[in-house]
Amino acid sequence: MNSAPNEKLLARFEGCLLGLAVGDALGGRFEAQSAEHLAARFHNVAALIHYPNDELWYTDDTQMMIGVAETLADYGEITEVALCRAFVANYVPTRGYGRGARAVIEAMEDGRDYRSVAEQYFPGGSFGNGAAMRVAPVGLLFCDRPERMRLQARLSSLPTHMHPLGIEGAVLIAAAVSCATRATKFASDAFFEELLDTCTTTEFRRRIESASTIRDKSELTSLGNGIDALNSVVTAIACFALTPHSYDETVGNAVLLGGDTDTIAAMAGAISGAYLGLEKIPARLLDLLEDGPKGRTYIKGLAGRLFDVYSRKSP
Ligand code: RVK
Ligand code: MG
Ligand code: MG
Repeated sequence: MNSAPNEKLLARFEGCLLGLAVGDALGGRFEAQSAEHLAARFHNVAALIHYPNDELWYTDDTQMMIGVAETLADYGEITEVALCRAFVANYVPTRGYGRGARAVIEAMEDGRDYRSVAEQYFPGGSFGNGAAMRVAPVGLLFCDRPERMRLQARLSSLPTHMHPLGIEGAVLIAAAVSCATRATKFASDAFFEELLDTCTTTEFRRRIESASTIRDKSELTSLGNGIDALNSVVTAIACFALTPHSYDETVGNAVLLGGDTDTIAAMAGAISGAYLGLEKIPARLLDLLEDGPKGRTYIKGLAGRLFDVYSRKSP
């Protein structure tokens, strides 16, 4: 895939972070509902996209993504100490955190050994999609340094997600965001090949292989809609790859799958926004997105700060 010229990149950074927040906030309205229930309520994607008419509140997905982006904007890289500090500073438990994530962040907050709390909660580590849902800023900042991107995505997972599938989910979303950020013309084969090259587990490899054959939205269900990384990360990637030209279709299809709607739509929205840029996200949804101290204006500025760091590092 060809590379995007630099002047378009700022809109892609903004599109990625706000695409994630809008997908999260829209999907957050329908968390844990079934696909059947959603299909009965919304006859198509357009009906879903036009449905909200009051303020859209984001959930833990966006709140934790903000922590990752702030760390990168402030320090130019993920360090565990800075990342945990940002997670704690942003933490609002009523935003709908996973139960393991809540226990780990509260241990960070109290200065307890959060790694052992994580291990006690889920021996072998969490394989939830919490590291993947927040990782998009890593994919942006290191979009043309794949090795660094993979290491940084891994590092951004470890404080809460030590299970290989939880980590790999994050690395794959970061890789998809990187690829989308660089691409001028989306090429499905090259996209999935790049993801397969990134993959280290057979579980994810199989999912990516089946995602690469999907030609119709009815097939997306087979990839899963769960809260675990394996049953949500590739689903989000496939939603984007099926309709790369449309943010509405990508995020709408993700929500209509039901299940972990906020997170699948957040991940799909981040990749789509990174490819299409801010102007392709529906203005009405952006206007409805909350605009408090860390709302849409702040998130747009954060994307700008991240872009400044990227520009200083890239020739
Ligand atoms: C509520 C068994 C495991 C596991 C393991 C399951 C928010 C648990 C966001 C756990 C996202 C859940 C989501 C989430 C992100 C994970 N054995 N079960 N080894 N590892 N699970 O708690 O940040 O919505 O049921 O680490 O990954 O919108 O509660 O949190 O949808 O996955 O939570 O894993 O969650 P956690 P997270
Ligand atoms: Mg959430
Ligand atoms: Mg979720």
